Amino acid sequence: MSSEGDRFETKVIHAGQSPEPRTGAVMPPVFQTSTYAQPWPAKHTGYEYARTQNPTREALEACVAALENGTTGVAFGSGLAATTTVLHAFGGQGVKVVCGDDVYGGTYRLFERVFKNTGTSFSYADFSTRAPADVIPEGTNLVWLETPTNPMLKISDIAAVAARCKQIGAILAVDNTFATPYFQRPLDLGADLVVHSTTKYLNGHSDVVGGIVLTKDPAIAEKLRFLQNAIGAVPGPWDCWLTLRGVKTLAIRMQRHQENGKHVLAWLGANSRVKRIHYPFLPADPGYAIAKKQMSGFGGMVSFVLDCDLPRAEKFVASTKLFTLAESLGGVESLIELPAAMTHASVPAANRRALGIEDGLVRLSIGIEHHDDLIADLDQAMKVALA
Ligand code: P1T
Repeated sequence: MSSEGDRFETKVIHAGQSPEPRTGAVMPPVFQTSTYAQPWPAKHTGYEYARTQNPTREALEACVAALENGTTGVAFGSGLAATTTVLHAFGGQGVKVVCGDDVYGGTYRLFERVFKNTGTSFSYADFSTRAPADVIPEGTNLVWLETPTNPMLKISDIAAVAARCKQIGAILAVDNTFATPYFQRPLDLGADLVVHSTTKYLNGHSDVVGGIVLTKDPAIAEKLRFLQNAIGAVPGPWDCWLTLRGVKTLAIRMQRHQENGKHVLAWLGANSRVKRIHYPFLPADPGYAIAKKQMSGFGGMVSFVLDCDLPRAEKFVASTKLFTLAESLGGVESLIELPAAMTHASVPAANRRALGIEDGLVRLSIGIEHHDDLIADLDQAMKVALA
């Protein structure tokens, strides 16, 4: 049983934060400063320069670390800055990385077009259908796992992948952006570190780009903390404050995303123009059993394939009025996009087809508006585009 103050709904509001000592301000102040006065050369209060330390950033890092059951959070200026720093920590000449075959297009681009040039080698595998020992060979140094994946929402067994990584001495990094710690906590399942694009559900209001890495391994924490300062891809204090405020409503937002997701799914399921639906919490979904085992629920991400050609699919996503046609996800407002043309355009067309990212694949990030309004919007767009 959780002890007092230790339950998720309480931690999102209080973890890492206490009233500010001088004034008692209930909310952590935005320490909008680049540097700190020192009473004597090289004697300081613990804060010497804001790339290295910032109290607002520390509050966010401590809060999200607590949510993921980690001990350390290390925040960055974007999700990709977080991934970059992890790759600097564990990549390099001769290092072998095995990555899930369906990941955010920008992660794939970072690996293939940036880190490959440093001598790190990357291979890609479907962790959702194959046994970890078959896809993670001896000699692998780092495994990069997204589950659920973006955009196919495939599910992989984190505990099984973690066990294989332990067996061969590989580090396991899990991108937990889609699930959030409200529904899934990879560190509890054996992952060494968790990565988030806080741009998405954690901030939840589509007004900040940010990233964070969480771990409970002191050696990994020390490495990342050193690189956070040495590379310097840090978030500003105002963005940290906004994210910290966004996190406070994570639990209730995720409940509502899930609730709205159920309504939209029921409508999609009854629609003859919808060829296929990807949503791991449907009993017919191939990821259902593992999703049920390792996740306590699922939010508002749904992908589906329309029974139409590309121009009609384009017209459909351009015809919604409440669902905004835009990249990104996880905000309170609903978004719609075509991965093949937008978020995953950086994945080569042949790879996209092999992964099932068809031209007619539509991705929804279902917000927290009234579900009847959302369904009415999808319905009118379908009438306009597919009549
Ligand atoms: O955009 P940024 O904060 O740098 O985060 C990159 C990132 C990392 N991991 C996952 C699972 C992501 O989905 C993203 C960003 N994704 C989008 C912008 C998108 O629309 O899918």
